[in-house]
Amino acid sequence: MTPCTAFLALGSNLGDRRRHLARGMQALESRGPRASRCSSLYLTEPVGGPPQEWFLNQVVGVETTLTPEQLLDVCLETESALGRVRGERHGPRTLDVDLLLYGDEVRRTPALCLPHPRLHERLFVLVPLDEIAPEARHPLFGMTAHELLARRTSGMRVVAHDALSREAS
Ligand code: PH2
Ligand code: MG
Ligand code: MG
Repeated sequence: MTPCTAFLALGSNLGDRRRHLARGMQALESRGPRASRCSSLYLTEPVGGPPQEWFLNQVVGVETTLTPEQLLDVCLETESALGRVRGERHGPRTLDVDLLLYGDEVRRTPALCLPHPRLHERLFVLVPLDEIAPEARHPLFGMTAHELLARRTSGMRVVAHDALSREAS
């Protein structure tokens, strides 16, 4: 099977967030997918859920020969490997790995929704996705990541984390 490009969203807001993202990437790659594009890290205001810490979010493009269903399993295994315990919906987590896009595949099953059903409304996903793949196209709306981002007029705050760390030093 020829490799397909998929995009994953990583998020952490519990414990050492930067370390969880880095170790999550290692855990993902040890299971087969190869990261070809990695966005910067963004510090983002929590959307939904209880009052909680801000997230570190990142989007990664991977090349993979896994099927979408197998890739989803790898995402879930990676979350468990990083100590994620599932509690309250949208609650704090050591690592969340969401499958955003898998080529132009569309799935609507109880186990897997592709493209991710909230991809187009989440600034914490669209900003990093636009950074690494402005041309990535939403297969249902026919719009690119860049066009989806430009359509957004408001949303929660998303700050380039690397820029903040540079300012602090
Ligand atoms: N993930 C959620 C819900 N809310 N908010 C931010 N800022 N970042 C996230 O990754 C996030 C969220 C559900 O997975
Ligand atoms: Mg999520
Ligand atoms: Mg998730």
